[in-house]
Amino acid sequence: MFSLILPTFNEAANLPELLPRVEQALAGIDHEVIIVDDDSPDRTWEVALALAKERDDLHVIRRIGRRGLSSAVIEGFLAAKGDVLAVMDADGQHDSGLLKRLYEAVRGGSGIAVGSRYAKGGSVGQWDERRHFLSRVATRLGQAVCRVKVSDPMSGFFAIDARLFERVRPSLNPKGFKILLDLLVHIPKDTRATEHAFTFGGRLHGESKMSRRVQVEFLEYLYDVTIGRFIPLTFLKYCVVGFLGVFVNVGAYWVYAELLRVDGIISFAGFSVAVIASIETAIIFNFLLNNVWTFAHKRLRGASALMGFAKYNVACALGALVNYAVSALLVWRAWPDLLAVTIGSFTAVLWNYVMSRMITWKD
Ligand SMILES: Nc1nc2c(ncn2[C@@H]2O[C@H](COP(=O)(O)OP(=O)(O)OP(=O)(O)O)[C@@H](O)[C@H]2O)c(=O)[nH]1
Ligand SMILES: [Mg+2]
Repeated sequence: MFSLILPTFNEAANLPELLPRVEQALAGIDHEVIIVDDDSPDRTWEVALALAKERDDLHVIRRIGRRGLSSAVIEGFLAAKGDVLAVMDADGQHDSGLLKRLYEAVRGGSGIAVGSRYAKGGSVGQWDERRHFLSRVATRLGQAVCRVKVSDPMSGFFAIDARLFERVRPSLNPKGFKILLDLLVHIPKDTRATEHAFTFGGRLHGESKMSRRVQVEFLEYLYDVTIGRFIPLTFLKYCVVGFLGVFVNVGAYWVYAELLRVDGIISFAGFSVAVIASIETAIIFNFLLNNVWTFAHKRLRGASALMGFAKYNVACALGALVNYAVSALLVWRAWPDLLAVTIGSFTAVLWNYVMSRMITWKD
């Protein structure tokens, strides 16, 4: 059986046109079509369900509270009954006339059969110079990390042997758009891949979801499958935030100390207040940046952000104490206050790292 996944987000206007084409293309093949919709605001799922009532081979998965092309495709594959699985965009850009050939290629022994815009005879169609350039760069970068080389690893149009998918499924990274690339990164080196040229058409209706965010996710993905195997991206980001936090700590101290100086001199009590306030400023800065950047995929909002902030303060408390103690000790010994605060802040970063290694990420 052939299982075709159509991932959709705001494609309500396209489905009624697309499905008859798919139906025609798959005539004579035992098949099912699974639409995986992420609760589209334009109610694509409603259109899909209405169409599914008229035919037995059409199924709809409506995902609530989740977004992402790759994860939608993986979810569709997991629900599929076929021994050949395929995916195609639901906006009419992929040539449904190629479906049969992709199916036959996998039936004929290919592990994966790719609809390629860059194979001989294929084309990306009507793209402007910028999109052309970005696509070529992404293709080259993608090819560099693939175990199995194809001309168009960023294609969203391919078929795969269901047993092969099942084998690599546990290693897949469902973030972003690049499901084919992710498969090519994880399938065994000796997998047979065939390419089938086609011309990328224009969208029937609606808008592209290929946003800046999707492009950033692609770069993050490349990091994940290369350096990220050794240094997780979140850890790297956490370190960058910690490092920036030192500057915020010292900068905030400088501002508070200026405000608390009397006749150019700051008392020890004033110094203590400025250091403690600057440490808290850095903690707030680090929390906000970690929340919107490092852990963007788990971002806390509303009441849970307040709760998270309270917990973060507890986690930072010991480091903050070390920070204050070192700064105060150095000032007590007549070191320049700005230097003392800088050293205190770096010591706290080191302390947090050592504590994390000993307690949180113990070997
Ligand atoms: N379920 C689901 N489908 C998505 C999501 N993002 C995109 N899609 C679908 O994936 C397919 C490809 O998305 P497009 O926006 O057409 O991306 P593209 O074809 O690379 O870019 P364009 O050439 O600009 O159209 C379409 O069928 C979209 O509806 C998502 O977050 N969830
Ligand atoms: Mg498209």
